[in-house]
Amino acid sequence: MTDQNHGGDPDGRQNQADLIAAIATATGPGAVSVVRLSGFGADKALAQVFVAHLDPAKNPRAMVYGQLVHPQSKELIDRVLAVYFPAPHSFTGEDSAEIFGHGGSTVPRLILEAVLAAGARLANPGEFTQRAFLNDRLSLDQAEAVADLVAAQSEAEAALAVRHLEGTLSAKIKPVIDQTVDLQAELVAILDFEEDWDDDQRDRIIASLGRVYGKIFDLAEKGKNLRVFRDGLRIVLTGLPNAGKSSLFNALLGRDRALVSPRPGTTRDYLEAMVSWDGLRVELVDTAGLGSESGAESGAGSGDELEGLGQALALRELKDADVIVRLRSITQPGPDQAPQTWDGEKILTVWSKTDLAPGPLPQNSLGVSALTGEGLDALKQSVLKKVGLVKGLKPEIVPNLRQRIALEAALERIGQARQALLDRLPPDIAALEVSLALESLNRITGRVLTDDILSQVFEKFCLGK
Ligand SMILES: Nc1nc2c(ncn2[C@@H]2O[C@H](COP(=O)(O)OP(=O)(O)OP(=O)(O)O)[C@@H](O)[C@H]2O)c(=O)[nH]1
Ligand SMILES: [Mg+2]
Repeated sequence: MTDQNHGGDPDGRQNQADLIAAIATATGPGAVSVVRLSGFGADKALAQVFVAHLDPAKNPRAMVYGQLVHPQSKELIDRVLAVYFPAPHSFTGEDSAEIFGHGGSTVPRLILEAVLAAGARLANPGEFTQRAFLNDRLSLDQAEAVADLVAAQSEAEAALAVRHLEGTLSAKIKPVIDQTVDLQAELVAILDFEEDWDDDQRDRIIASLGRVYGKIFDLAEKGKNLRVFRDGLRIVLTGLPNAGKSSLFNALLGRDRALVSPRPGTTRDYLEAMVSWDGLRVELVDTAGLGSESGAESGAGSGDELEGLGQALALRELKDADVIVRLRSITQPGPDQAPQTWDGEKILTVWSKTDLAPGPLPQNSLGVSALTGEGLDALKQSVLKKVGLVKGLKPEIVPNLRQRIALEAALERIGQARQALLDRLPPDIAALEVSLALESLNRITGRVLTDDILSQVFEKFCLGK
């Protein structure tokens, strides 16, 4: 492990890494593509492939129009716009250039090949962002937010990622790190004058540790409770055969995706579909009915091997659900035979086919009609409430799994340090625990860096980012 202070060179030029290049846009049909270069000699490489009246390196941060040619054959490849960003005022903090050419599957590749022929090497996935991090342009949590923003599959995920990119997590964690550093300094000072160590001082440090604990706890809890803003929400529909699961699935999707029939046991495989609820990514899963409609011991259409296989799949799906919507047909209000093998906390029981209800629903119960659409909105709200979400919630910070593990490790250490002082153990135990807590906290922003952290974070990136 290394405790690094990245960059350091205010000019940012002397310690530039080798020249890398990649296509930054998605390949395939498209009007425009971007090829990116960064590192030592970006200006010279650009000069070899770009022919224009103006020199981009002498007109930094301005778009220059010109011809893109192969550096050796001088053959014309495209008409492009090029822009040059001298260090340190670029995304990576290094001398960089971007070439805006035509899109498609061929031109961007030819432009990249020209740039490689001019001395660049192909960048690894995430290498531009990694350099931005190593040059102190971004903290590690911000670099992770770059990957999250690119990978976002819903408005909620994108909104969260862009906030993290603004540095919301670093801003919250830095004061906690500062306080922990102060505590560590105080404990280390005490080690030198242990005989003077009095109760007042001990109580004061115990109180400070309690406050730091509270702040870290809040952040770690956010990672747990607001996880759906990162991972989306998986909702599995279950119930007896014919309960109306596939009909509800279709109604929530707004199109007829699943087969519906009055015959019990219609759905065999499970079906998945993605929808957006208040900008949140929701995966809906329709499954085979569990138990038998008639309440008999074996499944409906008993002896049917396929039905058994379908039910096994359904049971597996229930295990991965964030919320299980258990449908009960209002036309069969008798005892529910569905196996109760899953986590009760996740279950939302809902009456289906309310348009056929002979009278009012039981009090405080939830009902839907896939036929009329009645109750669908209330169902959505109840599901969101089940995972602790209130309408319109836009969290500023949701730590990802890596960050949450580091927070929980720090929490454990701070708790141990506090306990050691409460137990009147020698202060060197608390000092050690606090320094380990600090190490965990510094992993979040990347102040403490190991090779495994680097690869864990950057291997998720796409090429050219
Ligand atoms: N009136 C009315 N009928 C419904 C409603 N929802 C479902 N049905 C009917 O109930 C029958 C079963 O519906 P499905 O959606 O196939 O039920 P399922 O739970 O998916 O059934 P399996 O896949 O066999 O387990 C069909 O005849 C539907 O038309 C509803 O809201 N109102
Ligand atoms: Mg079905």
